[in-house]
Amino acid sequence: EDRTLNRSPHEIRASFAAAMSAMYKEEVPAYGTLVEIVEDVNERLLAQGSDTLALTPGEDTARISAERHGAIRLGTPQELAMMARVFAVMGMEPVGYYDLSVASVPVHSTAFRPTDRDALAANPFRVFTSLLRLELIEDETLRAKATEVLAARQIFTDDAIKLTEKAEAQGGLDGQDAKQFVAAVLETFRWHPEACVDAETFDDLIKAHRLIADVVSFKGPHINHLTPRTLDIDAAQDGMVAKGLPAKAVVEGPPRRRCPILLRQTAFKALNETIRFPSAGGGQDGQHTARFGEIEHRGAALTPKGRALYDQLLAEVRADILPAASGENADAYVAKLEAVFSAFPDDWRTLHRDGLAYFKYGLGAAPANSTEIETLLDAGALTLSPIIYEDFLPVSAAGIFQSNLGDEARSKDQTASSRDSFEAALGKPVIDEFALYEAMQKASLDTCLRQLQADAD
Ligand code: OOG
Ligand code: NI
Repeated sequence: EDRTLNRSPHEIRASFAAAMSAMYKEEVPAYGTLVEIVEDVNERLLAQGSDTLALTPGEDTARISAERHGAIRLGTPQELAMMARVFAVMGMEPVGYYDLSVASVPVHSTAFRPTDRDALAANPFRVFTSLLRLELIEDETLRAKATEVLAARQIFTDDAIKLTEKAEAQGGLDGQDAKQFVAAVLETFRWHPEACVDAETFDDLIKAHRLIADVVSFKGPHINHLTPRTLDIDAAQDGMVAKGLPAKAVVEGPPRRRCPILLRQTAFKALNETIRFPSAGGGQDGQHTARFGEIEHRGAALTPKGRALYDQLLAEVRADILPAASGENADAYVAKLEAVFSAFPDDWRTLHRDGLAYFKYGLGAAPANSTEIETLLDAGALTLSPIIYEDFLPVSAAGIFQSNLGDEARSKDQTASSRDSFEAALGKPVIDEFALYEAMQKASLDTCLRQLQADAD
């Protein structure tokens, strides 16, 4: 039988993202409400045709309604290694290293995502993937217990493993295998209300850290949120409040600006869910908060120089005021954020000239009169549009984690995590996100300059 490997990794990723979204709407109905709010806001803005949205015509708007990221938390290096192979079948590679120990969250993370422009345009689905740092459990007996529980579980179905191996061996999957692969992999992300530890162990794990309990106590790394992309996060946040969703008090990331940069995020808090413990008597009930919904508003990717300025300004804000989980100082926090970030240029030409953000170039209507980029831009021979940031922010991620863990998760100091040990577990190095944006910018400039040159000849 001659069956061709006719499913591209991008098609498999798109089916997987759609299947995940459908599953999560069923598991967490409030997420469905969130998607509706975001779609309303996006439709309204796109209809207005605002040119302040930092979008490239034909590219970034087309994918808005399908755009999502999700997050999972893994327990062992072996789980991370296998997950990397599964994601690779869908064209998702680990980009960036996020050290969350700085925020007292006992994990380190990467984002699995498509890396080039065409792949991102085809389907931008990303999964923020964390690996638990078991060494941060102080109590030795509890650490041994957690290690033993994790070692005993298998988070991948036999089919998921078999089809991943098959995809690797033959360089892809045909339509029927791809369909089976998506269904099999989805099982790993499904929620299971049956805990695989007893109530007493669960309580001990919760006391050590709520996140540790979430990772260790269940059969698999349930998807803990999915995040649609909105074009106006403040409007979407108001929409959440209006619909009675328990919204997080402040939006993480930079303040509202004319020229959006990086990533702004907010969430509704995790739902309280009933879980069942295994016991001789047929199981008792417990409570767990794990799964929530999030929205994001993406702006321009920053260069290392721009990112350093962002980090410096944010640190200045946070040295003065930290947003309280209760929301009581939210207004003061936002006022401070806006005041401090007035030092960050807020028009595209300045962001470009100062080398703070990455851009795609296009050809304007005017003829070329120079080889100087700034002169060509002034003359209208070249045009600019920002390259959208596709990654995450460690301080914001910590804020998202913490909004679902409660304030008690903040206090303890933790030793710095290690990128080397993370990459060893992953089985490959993480890709440098700056290099990806730099390459996109350079490719678009080269194309334009070649075209201008050809026109001049
Ligand atoms: C991941 C939180 C980080 C984001 O958007 O920054 C994240 C988690 O809670 O597991 O998803
Ligand atoms: Ni997220």
